[in-house]
Amino acid sequence: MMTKSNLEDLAIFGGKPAFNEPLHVGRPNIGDRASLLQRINDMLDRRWLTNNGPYVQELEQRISSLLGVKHCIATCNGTVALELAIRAAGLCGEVIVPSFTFIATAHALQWQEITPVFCDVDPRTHTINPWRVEEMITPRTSGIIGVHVWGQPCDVEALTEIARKHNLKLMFDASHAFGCSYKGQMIGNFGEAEVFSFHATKFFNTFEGGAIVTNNDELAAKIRLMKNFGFAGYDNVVYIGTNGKMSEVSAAMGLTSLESLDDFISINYANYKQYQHQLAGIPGVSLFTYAETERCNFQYVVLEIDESLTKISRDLLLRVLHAENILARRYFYPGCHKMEPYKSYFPHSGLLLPETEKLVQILLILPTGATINRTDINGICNIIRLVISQVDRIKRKLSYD
Ligand code: T4K
Repeated sequence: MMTKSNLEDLAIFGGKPAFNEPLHVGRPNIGDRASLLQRINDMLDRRWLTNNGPYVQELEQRISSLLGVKHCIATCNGTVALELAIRAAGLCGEVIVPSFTFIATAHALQWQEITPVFCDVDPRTHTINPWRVEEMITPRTSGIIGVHVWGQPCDVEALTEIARKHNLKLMFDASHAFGCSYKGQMIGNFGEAEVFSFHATKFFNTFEGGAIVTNNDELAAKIRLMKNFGFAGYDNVVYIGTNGKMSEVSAAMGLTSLESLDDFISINYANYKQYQHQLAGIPGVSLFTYAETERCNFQYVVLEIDESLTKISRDLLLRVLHAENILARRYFYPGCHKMEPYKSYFPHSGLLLPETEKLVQILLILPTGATINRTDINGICNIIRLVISQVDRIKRKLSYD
């Protein structure tokens, strides 16, 4: 890593990138390799590769007990888990969701011809704003899906109350929130069901994978059937279903990752604190803060760039960072409502989403996880500080080039 103190050294002006290798957001966490390989070997010896094998069953049990939830149904990914939970809970018509989320939350509805009705978020938490939810309810509304963005829990209490009052089903896309808690209780215990993604980029991963967790026996039984084509024993299909099964190799990765969960959290936490320390005092740059009284996985390092103070847009800063091999991301730009098919279906929905539209312009997600160290973080923050302290010169120089 090269420390830079002059503008001329910046890679956008032809200098060498600060990092030889790209620093990615979403680098996978990998637990103990020897344990993983041992598990894979055992799996090969057993010749049981998928279809509710022993690893999948063990993983489901371990997750249930970790979260204190009655049922865990492992799936092939988070998107299919969402589709299954939505279908099994009987959602139909319209469902209220934030637009500020990964596109899969909306697609899981639209795929089943249920209309996602986009609701604005609370700019302090980046999660769905319960006050706005109530305004979006129509006679066609069947449910609400909150998203615990960055692992930051939604206002579960307020949403539960709204759902109860209007007789709506409440669910959570908890893709980011494995290992997080809300008011001392693990995420996974709220609403009809909560859905996790165990994608490679997530804090806890099974390569590809996901899970639905619920305390509702009937719903769990239905989802179990649906994720296996509706089979209730040999040659007996009792329900329409799909192939949502998790494979054994994925579950082996999951079991191995579970053993290192505390290490993953400590690394992310140390990185988060280091960013907090290094970014302090840079005008217009604020780090999204997590409530340290709750359990949290600290998987996302999220910056808010206030251009009125930094004098540089988030996008120009992103360009500078990318040139330095710091591959920051703009999650969830431009918002689901600005992507197809929603953009064509609801061309004016942005009018009701002022906070979302602001947020997607100002957020920058920085690399974290086990593959970056203190020195890397200091280097990233050093570049941000340099750029913001000399922004006028940068702009002048760029306009000449
Ligand atoms: N709901 C929410 C709120 C979600 O965030 C997601 C997934 C879902 C639902 C759906 O769950 P899944 O069906 O995916 O289980 C990535 C992930 O693909 C996606 O799973 C995730 N959200 C989303 C937030 O991030 P992209 O389009 O950013 O992926 P990509 O290929 O650009 O990779 C992201 C970064 O990770 C890059 O910097 C490269 C790095 N990476 C990625 C992979 C796969 C690695 O370093 N190694 C890897 O193996 O969507």
